[in-house]
Amino acid sequence: MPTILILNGPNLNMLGTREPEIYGTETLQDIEALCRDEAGKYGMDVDFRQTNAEAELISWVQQGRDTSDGLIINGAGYTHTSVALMDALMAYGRPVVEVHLSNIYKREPFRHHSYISPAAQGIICGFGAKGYALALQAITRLV
Ligand code: CA2
Repeated sequence: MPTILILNGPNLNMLGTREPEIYGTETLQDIEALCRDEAGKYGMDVDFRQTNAEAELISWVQQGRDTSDGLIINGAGYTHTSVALMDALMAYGRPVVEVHLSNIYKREPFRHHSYISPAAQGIICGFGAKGYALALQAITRLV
């Protein structure tokens, strides 16, 4: 059974507590359950993680080379800042799908650039939690 590594960056553990008009009302636990349900439909397993630490995120991408068949990532704030995360994703060597809850291109200009996009097959943003389900649907055809 293919395993999809789903990585979530800083502050996403706070989902559901603030800014529901931007990020929706679902908690990260709700999104994990949604992902498990959706992946099950395609016969895939998910390894779902969140960290506030850039180094940990990068280590998980590196380790994922041996433990996963594809990667879905919401890099949160590191999306817009981390060359190191981009380098790790470039070296991952398997399909990567970038996901964001909000439409980053409709927001502040500093959110319009992503260091993740050059390493991704595609990007899904602006559809809230449903974007994770769409990302799984997309990656099932790539792994
Ligand atoms: O829209 C997304 O998924 C983002 O990756 C979310 C990041 C933001 O920096 C990106 O530009 C777009 C922020 C995640 C923080 O989420 C919070 C949710 C509730 C309360 C506090 C933070």
